[in-house]
Amino acid sequence: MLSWPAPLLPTLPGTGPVLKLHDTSRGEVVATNPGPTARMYVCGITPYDATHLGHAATYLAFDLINRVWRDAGHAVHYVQNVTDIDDPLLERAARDHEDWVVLAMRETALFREDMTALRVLPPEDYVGAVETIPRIVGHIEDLLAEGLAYEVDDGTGDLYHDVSQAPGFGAESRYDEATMLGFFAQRGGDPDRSGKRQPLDPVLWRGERPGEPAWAGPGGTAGRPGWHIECAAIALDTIGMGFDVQGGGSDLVFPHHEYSAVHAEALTATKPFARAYVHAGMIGLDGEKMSKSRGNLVFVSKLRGEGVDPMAIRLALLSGHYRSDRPWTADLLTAAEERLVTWRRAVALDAGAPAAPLLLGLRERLTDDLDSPGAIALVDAWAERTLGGGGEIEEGSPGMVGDAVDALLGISLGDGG
Ligand code: 5CA
Ligand code: ZN
Repeated sequence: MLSWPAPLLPTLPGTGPVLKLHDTSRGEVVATNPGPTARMYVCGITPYDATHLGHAATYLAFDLINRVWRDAGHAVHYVQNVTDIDDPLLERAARDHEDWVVLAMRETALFREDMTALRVLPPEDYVGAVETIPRIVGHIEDLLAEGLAYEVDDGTGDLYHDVSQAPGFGAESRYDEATMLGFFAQRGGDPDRSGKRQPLDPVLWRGERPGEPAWAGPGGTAGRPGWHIECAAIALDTIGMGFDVQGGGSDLVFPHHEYSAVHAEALTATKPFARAYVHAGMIGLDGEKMSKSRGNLVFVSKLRGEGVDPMAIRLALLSGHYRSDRPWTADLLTAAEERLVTWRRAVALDAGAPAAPLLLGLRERLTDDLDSPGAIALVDAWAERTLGGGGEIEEGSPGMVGDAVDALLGISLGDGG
């Protein structure tokens, strides 16, 4: 699939330190330790509605990881999927009497525009589920051949992964069975489906149902892929096992990331799928998680249409820590707009407070589990010193600060956005 255009990434003097991130599977902040090329897979959208501020916040968090790794001297192989076939997409298309392919294409195009406007570095591989079906089918056939997957004996053609044979099951989320069953039922799972070996077995292939699109599947059985095998297959095809960060919002901790890991580990008979599982908190609105199914959404494209500077949206979302569940409010945007005005006034000067200590501070804050609020506070303090006059003044420092804020926080301070 087509990705989106890359924003310019200024080069900064020196290199930043090692990035530390919170890993869900270890329950603590750990040092990432990538090779020359860091590898990251972030779960992409299901394109049945426009990008809302929750999605945007999650992709901005992983964009910071991308930027901080590059600043530390790594190349980054970034992969993102598009779940361009799944139940919610088909349900929305049916509700609106629309072709599901056209709906997915339109929302994916809008997502690319939103990401471009927010200056998110594009993935090297942007991969759809539909285009991956032949390889997903091959992987499911491998699991069947190993006796790790089975067909439910009711003529539907539905295939499941037998998690009783997956020793690593539970290692990603570290949830007990009752918690898993709760989330499984809430988030698209089917614990009560009869004919399964275990209630927590996840679907790999859903046999064709009347009125639903279908592709040739394992052993020729028509149908469509399950959700978790999609991400396992795309990651295996692009960055392989043992990659550095598997990411998404915290609503993907279970079941999605648990099962993607278990599928891939079963397929390759190796561990781990990812070396760290990183999860962004949920953005809420009016006391509830912002979600397409609840419909309490603020769209990036709607704000852009109202003339809001995308850099203000970016700054507003980064003013909270990526791991905290936090509400979106109009005040957050107003504060970000005011902050941008101040920062832009300061970087437009010829001289200002010294840049090197700020660069050091930004690197220190961001490598500490992406402390963007801390990083923003440092830029505030620099701008205040610069605009207030007095203290040590350095010729050319505003230009370097503009580059640092652009490269590390992704916020361009040039001519009003
Ligand atoms: N296609 C799957 C992942 S393979 C999916 O979850 N799609 S999604 O469109 O529902 O969500 C896209 C990304 O946004 C996911 O990483 C999800 O965890 C994240 N996300 C969804 N809602 C919110 C929210 N309110 N706040 C923060 N992140 C969110
Ligand atoms: Zn995914």
